[in-house]
Amino acid sequence: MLIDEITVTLTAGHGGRGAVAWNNIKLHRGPVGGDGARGASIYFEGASDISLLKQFQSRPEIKARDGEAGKGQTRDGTNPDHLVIKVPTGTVATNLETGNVIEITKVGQRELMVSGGLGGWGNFKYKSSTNQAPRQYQEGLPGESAAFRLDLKLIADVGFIGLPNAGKSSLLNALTSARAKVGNYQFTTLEPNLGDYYGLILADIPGLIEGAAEGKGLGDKFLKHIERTGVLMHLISAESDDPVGDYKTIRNELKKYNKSLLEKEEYVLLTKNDAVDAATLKAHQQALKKAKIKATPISVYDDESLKEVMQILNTIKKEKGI
Ligand SMILES: Nc1nc2c(ncn2[C@@H]2O[C@H](COP(=O)(O)OP(=O)(O)O)[C@@H](O)[C@H]2O)c(=O)[nH]1
Ligand SMILES: [Mg+2]
Repeated sequence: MLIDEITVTLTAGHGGRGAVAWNNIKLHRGPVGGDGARGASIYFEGASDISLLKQFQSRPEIKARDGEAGKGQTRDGTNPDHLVIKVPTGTVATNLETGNVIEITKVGQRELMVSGGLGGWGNFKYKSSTNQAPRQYQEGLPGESAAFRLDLKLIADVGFIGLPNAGKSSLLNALTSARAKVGNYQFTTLEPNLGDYYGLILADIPGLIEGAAEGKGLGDKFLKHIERTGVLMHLISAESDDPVGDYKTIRNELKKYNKSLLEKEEYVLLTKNDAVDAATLKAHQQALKKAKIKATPISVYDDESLKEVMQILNTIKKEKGI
């Protein structure tokens, strides 16, 4: 199951202790204790794999490396590499103590989550005209530590919505290299599937069913994923007895969950048009037209109709400057 909500405690590395050391070369006796290194910080970095939050299930507490202690001959401790943890784009991290919110929206975007502690001074730094043989040094400082709640809000450019079996997964697979499961039964899609269409991210949102907004079925868990999606592609099956009714059912779910979803740009596709006879198709189209729903008939088995979908996607791409 896709993990889209989890808590993790991040602790940055402790700063290294400063060294107390003495030069053993005759005539040059003096303090030569180097500084301790800073502890490693922890960063989040955006990545496109939406399953990445799973890693925190087995590692609910993550600690970065401590800074090395200072050494003799005024050599400072070596700074450990910072810890960079990949999280899916769409991750919203809330610091549970401060309430501070950090959003990871782009692949490669790096955000500092907790800072490593500073290293301590070695005794070399304490040398002065009045104190030629200081014994002072500093301990390093502790690294920051905080618990974060991570929520995954998928940020797809285009979200495929529609009743179960409308052909959403099939269309995603036909347009991208995604391998979404296809099946002639409800709820094949338990997880939102993402596909990359030349830089445009398409999401196949699991079947919404009537009542999803009240928690019936699986739809409600995924409705939040379409909140941030820019454009909706609404699929209605030509195999349905009542395509207009199907359309309204889904629109109603969207409205119940969040009215603003209705204002999103929407393209309607009448899918599986190869599966019905010409008269049925025509009747469906007339009914849709009467209801003022502009629907493009398509079939994943017909390249020409797929080209029409691609044209729509290319337009969206252009609008988004992708
Ligand atoms: N004849 C035909 N069948 C299709 C087409 N698209 C999908 N299907 C079938 O319809 C069923 C449901 O498709 P699926 O993509 O899983 O729908 P989803 O539940 O909306 O994701 C599967 O058996 C598909 O093979 C199409 O264009 N033509
Ligand atoms: Mg599906």
